Amino acid sequence: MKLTFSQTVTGNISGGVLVVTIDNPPVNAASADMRQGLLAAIDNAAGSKEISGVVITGAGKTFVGGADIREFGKPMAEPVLPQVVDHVEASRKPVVAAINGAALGGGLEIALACHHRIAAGSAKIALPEVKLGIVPGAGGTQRLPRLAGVIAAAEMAASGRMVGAAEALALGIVDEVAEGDLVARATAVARELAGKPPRRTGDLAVAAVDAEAFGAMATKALARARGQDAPGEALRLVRSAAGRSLAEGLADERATFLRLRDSDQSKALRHVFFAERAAAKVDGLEGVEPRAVSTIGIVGLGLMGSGIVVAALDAGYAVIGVDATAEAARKGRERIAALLDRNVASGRLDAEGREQRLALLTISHRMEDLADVDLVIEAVFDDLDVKTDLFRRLEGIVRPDAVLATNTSYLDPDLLAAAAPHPERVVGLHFFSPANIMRLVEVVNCAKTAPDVLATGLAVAKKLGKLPVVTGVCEGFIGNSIFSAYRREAEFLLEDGALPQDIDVAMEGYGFAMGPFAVFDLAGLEIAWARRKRQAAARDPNERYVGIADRLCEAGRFGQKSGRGWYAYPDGKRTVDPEVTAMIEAARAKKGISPREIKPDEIVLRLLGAMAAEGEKLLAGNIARRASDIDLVMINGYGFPAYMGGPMFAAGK
Ligand code: T1G
Repeated sequence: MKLTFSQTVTGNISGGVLVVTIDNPPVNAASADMRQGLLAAIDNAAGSKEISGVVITGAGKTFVGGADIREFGKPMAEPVLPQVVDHVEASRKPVVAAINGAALGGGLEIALACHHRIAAGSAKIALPEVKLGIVPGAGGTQRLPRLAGVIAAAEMAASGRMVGAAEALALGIVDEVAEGDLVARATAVARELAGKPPRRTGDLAVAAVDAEAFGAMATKALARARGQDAPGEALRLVRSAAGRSLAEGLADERATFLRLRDSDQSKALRHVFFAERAAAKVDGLEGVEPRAVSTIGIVGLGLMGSGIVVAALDAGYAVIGVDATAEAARKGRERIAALLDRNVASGRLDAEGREQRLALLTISHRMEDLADVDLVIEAVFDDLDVKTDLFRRLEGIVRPDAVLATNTSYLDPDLLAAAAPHPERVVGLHFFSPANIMRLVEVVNCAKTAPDVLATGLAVAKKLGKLPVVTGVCEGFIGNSIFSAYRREAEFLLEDGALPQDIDVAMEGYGFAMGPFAVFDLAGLEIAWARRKRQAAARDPNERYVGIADRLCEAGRFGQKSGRGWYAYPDGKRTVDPEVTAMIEAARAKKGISPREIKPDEIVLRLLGAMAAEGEKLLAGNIARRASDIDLVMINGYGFPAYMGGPMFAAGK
């Protein structure tokens, strides 16, 4: 007999056990309707003589994906999740969680309040709240340490990382991992527990904590979350569970959750969460099928190309890596093997995984070997003639339906496409170095790119585990356009009175891992210099131009690699260089500028303003499709702190 408790919660009674199914697509979020339904189901079981126990499970691939984030910022409808969670735990009849899929945040908190937890082998659990700038708000910080111990619970709550079923079992978070039919097993266990006193998680003691071990874990967790408030609060709440009652802990947790939920950092991180999902929605591609891609050819096995090869191998693609000569191909293979070895050394990859990847890889110096690939990504030297010639050669080799992708950062991909008799099959895939690590890929929608080719670029980027953001064609696409505006304003600030170290300190104080001048030195000054020289003839003489970076390059100061740039690098350590200060002072004097003190707030305001102004231009020119796409590019490609939301969010755009 099917019982309906709400629109998203139903049940049926099987041998005295009420099996409650949560069905709230797409992720079974704990919406108001779901909370009401779950509460009604528990009450129904409590009052029914024919029910001796309860099983809670989710429909589809998710158990419960957490609180409904879309409800944040609005008045929270009753019952709030803590009420539901406490109701589950207080049930006098056993409640068994059949964790069929992701049990995240409030989803895990519901499972923790159950009296027994059985996970499917594919299930994953997490307290990802800190990724949204909040802490668990329905008992996670208080019940998890009662099952897994303070250190493991605190590490999970502070990092938000996903934990698989096997690890959850080892930590004591779940009681078993189902081999066969999960719900059948959970139902059988509910029957076995019927009539016995329920094992309430909240009643369990919190094991003593090794302070030193906790401190070591906390130091690492906080280092990874520099500038963010929530991880520290999560650590504090879990740590203090050991010294106080459940009720006290829950009250502190709830108050902290509510405070952080309304914080600027949480609003920014929620913006980023939804921005990432919006970026995948590209107008005009509804119903457009991407082309099938299983083998990828990558031409150019230098730093970028070898990184792209590893990313493709990691995603399970067969890869044919090609370089111009046997020697270059051999060196490319060495680079690829070295990247895989580094992943093995770091524990990210095991020896078997390394072998699997190498089995998918073919290295060649013969372009003809690309005859049957589905997609070619070129990552050769960023020179128009070199790339144009390559595209012409590829046209005579690859299949007519193969997609040609360019990784160019600055060249006009429309010019490259024009060299190909079939420009509609050309798309840009602008990776960020190191390509096997950086999430961001700018997918360049060239003038003639066919919709299914654009869809193919997006689908491949997604399968590579990347964050694809569509950009139109302009010099530098979205990211480098904004970064150039950032650099220009930073150099104006130099002329006006600030020094590189002032500007870097101000931006690092805002949340960037590195200030702009440290980044310029790291990336090298010569590429921007070459571009400025190329553009010199066309430059508007009335436009303010700062020549200090040119003076540095003329003096052979190309950045960290050359031991000197905006800073000096004696024994590799970044050091303020009086020579640079003198060059800046000379440049000011030459323009008759009297330097003034510029405070950090003005530095931040002007640099953020320059980024946002450039972003507005990109939106007006249809280069970027939405302001949040610009935020994603700057956060994932240029170190903009996610908990500040990105330049457009920070500017209230
Ligand atoms: N609330 C509302 N909408 C959500 C959602 C959520 N928790 N999770 C996903 N969505 C939407 C998403 O915007 C997208 O919408 C669609 O579902 C598919 O998402 C009290 C307070 C579960 C692993 O942080 O990690 O619990 O674009 O593309 O790749 O302590 O979604 O289709 O319109 O990501 O299969 C804690 C967040 C909340 C989990 C599925 N939970 N979600 O990944 O699908 S705070 C989270 C995810 C909390 C408690 C606290 C993933 C997923 P649209 P998707 P997916």
